[in-house]
Amino acid sequence: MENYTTKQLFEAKIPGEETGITVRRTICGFCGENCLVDAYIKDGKIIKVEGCDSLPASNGGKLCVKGAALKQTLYHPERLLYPMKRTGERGEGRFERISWDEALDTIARKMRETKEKQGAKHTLVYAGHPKWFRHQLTELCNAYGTPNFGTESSSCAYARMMAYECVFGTSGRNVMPDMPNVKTVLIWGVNQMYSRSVSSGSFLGLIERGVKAVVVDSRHTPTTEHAYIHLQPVPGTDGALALGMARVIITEGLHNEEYIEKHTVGFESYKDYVMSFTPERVEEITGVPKEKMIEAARLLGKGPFGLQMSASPMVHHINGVQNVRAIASLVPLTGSFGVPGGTGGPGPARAGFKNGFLMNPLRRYDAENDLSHNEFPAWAQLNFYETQVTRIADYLEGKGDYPIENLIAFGMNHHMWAQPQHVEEALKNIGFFVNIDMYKTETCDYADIILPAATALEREQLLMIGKGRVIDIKPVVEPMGEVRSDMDIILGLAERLGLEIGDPVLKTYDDYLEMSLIGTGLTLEELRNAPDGLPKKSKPVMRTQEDILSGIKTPSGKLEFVSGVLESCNMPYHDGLPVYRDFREILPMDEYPLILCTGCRKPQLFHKRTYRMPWLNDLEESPLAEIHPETAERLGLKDGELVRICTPVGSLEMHICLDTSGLPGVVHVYHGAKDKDINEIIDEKYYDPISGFPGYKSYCCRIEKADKKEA
Ligand SMILES: Nc1nc2c(c(=O)[nH]1)N[C@H]1C(S)=C(S)[C@@H](COP(=O)(O)OP(=O)(O)OC[C@H]3O[C@@H](n4cnc5c(=O)[nH]c(N)nc54)[C@H](O)[C@@H]3O)O[C@H]1N2
Ligand SMILES: Nc1nc2c(c(=O)[nH]1)N[C@H]1C(S)=C(S)[C@@H](COP(=O)(O)OP(=O)(O)OC[C@H]3O[C@@H](n4cnc5c(=O)[nH]c(N)nc54)[C@H](O)[C@@H]3O)O[C@H]1N2
Ligand code: SF4
Ligand SMILES: [Mo]
Repeated sequence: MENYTTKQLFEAKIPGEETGITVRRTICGFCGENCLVDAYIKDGKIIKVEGCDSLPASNGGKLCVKGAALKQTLYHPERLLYPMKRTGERGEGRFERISWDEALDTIARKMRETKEKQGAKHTLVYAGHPKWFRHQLTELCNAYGTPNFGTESSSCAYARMMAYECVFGTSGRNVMPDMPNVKTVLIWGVNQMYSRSVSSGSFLGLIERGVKAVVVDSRHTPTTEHAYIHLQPVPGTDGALALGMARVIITEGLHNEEYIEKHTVGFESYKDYVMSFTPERVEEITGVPKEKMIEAARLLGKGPFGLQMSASPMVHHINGVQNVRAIASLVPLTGSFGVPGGTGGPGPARAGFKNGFLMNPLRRYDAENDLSHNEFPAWAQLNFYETQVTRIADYLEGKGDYPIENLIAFGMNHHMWAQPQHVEEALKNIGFFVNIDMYKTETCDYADIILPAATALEREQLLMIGKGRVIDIKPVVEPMGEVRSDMDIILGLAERLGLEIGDPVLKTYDDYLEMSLIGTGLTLEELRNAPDGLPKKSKPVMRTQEDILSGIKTPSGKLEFVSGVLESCNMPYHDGLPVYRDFREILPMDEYPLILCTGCRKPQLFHKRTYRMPWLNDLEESPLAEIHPETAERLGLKDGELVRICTPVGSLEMHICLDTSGLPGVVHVYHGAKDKDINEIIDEKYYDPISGFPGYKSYCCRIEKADKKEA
């Protein structure tokens, strides 16, 4: 380095004694990918980040654009740094600083008073997208005695899991393509290259290996570019497409009779049902040319194949659970479940930390008395660990079975729901509301007390990578202001409420870390002294084909074409067969003839979290109404023109963006914009009666020129 001056070395951000720059390993906490990051630190502050490639983590040294903006997320001026209490009206956003003791004492007192006067169930506990502390938050709810614990999963992942539980008796982390052995994959509604951009390497690896990918996506995306066959159905019609494929497979004798006989129930009535889904009818419903559908069905009919399905777009429809069941039924039909090269194949069970998210889901105390139990009986059976809170606005307004007095929220963003303006009204009148976030968000503005949460960069964490290497990641910077980790907040509340949580009982953050390691054979102390982590000592649980297929946990003990769980609900729409219902038949399509599909992921955006980060938000205007040029021409609209998107419950102005990735007749709008939140004009009552998931990806709208007066 002798040829360079210190100034030059510093400008190039070269670590070393001369520059005083050190590199510390951390995790990007933006999304569930948990990418390893090298943070370059100078005088206790992060000056830049890079992907970390010194360990074999899934990101392989790469960061997506959001990870690259980590510095801005940490040092953002809207970071919440101290506990605060409200001084203005609800929604105004005026607060004053208070101490942690005052904050936690007040919250504990309110919770205790409510429990004594009305009963613990009148406290609703909520967690937004962050998931790492949910198990311990459930433990707190159980110890306190409220069954009302709901999360962002009321519109993410759990409905797909319900459908998988109905068919396979499991929704676990193992229901994935058997990557090492798979020859054909069916990727249904996942845009790997955007939503899991850094780990899309494993998808590209499959393609390079010659694996044939059938990708079903209603848009052209960088993922569909790699498809062997890309089917492009009208959003929300996927159930009909899957039933049509099943018909081809059965009529051409490609189904696996021996497997069906041995491992499934309900085949005869399923077979009868799918017969009405002729190629012609399916083409009419879905818009997919019948020849292409038949070609894909024939490929899958060769079986086995690996199914990969997204957490959200397939279930953001009012017929979502049944559509996913129709898709998942193709797996047993072709003998693909639990076999090598199939879905949920034999091999080591995926490893994780004890009591991490969904590792050992807890039954909630008094679950049959939670607010959603009667409306969503299938949810109550299958997602026993949480309350469905799609109707949160109603619940907060006392329109549930009983009123809610306190709302204790960790990372709540009320714009994730349809018609968030209704949630705002409800928040204005609730007895007591706490929100815990890294930023002073719009939701915080309605709270009585707001608490500052630590980012992933400011707390110690354990990470498991590769085949089970465990790494202790230390905080890379001092916590800013008085921020605390959510876990410390949960523990602080438990202490003040005189409650014990965890088994073994957790009192400190270290107890939580130690507990997480149970089952790995490692101690916290040894990990803290092993900068590159250590392989876990326990052997992975191996599952054979026999284990999997003899231990199916559906009511019948077999893979189910006819769902025992849904039949047992005795409710409208809870058909045992994966019945297809077309959303267009119940929407006022005459008046609102375009399909509104919202929230398809963009690489740079993450729900409502990113709009405040200029490095991310300034990359593209948002929201935009993305429409096909044919639709624009038909409506006499030009690229960039300001228009009004009208739905049965409201209207919003935004610019048009001509885009050939989607189908004519479909309008795509991203959710989570600062203003003009598209959820404001999606009907909150438009949800799947089985799961409660909103129809975010298949609602209806019409486009008017912005200068035209509204009728
Ligand atoms: N960059 C980024 N990554 C994210 C997120 C984010 O906000 N930003 N969010 C994370 C979260 S919470 C989630 S749930 C996942 C979601 O991850 P993905 O499922 O990959 O997300 P989407 O992009 O919404 O949908 C995937 C594809 O489904 C297609 N699609 C939409 N509706 C339909 C339909 O009805 N039928 C068919 N066949 N295809 C359809 C879309 O065209 C899109 O290309 O992403 C996670 N990753
Ligand atoms: N129209 C439409 N609406 C949608 C969707 C769609 O596709 N279309 N997608 C749905 C889906 S799949 C999802 S997952 C939801 C998004 O679910 P949301 O919960 O809205 O997700 P975020 O906005 O990412 O995060 C919520 C808040 O948590 C805070 N936060 C992040 N990490 C932490 C932490 O560690 N601790 C604490 N205390 N707070 C934290 C963030 O700052 C943010 O304010 O939106 C849903 N809404
Ligand atoms: S994929 Fe991007 S946002 Fe997600 S953890 Fe990795 S760098 Fe962060
Ligand atoms: Mo999600």
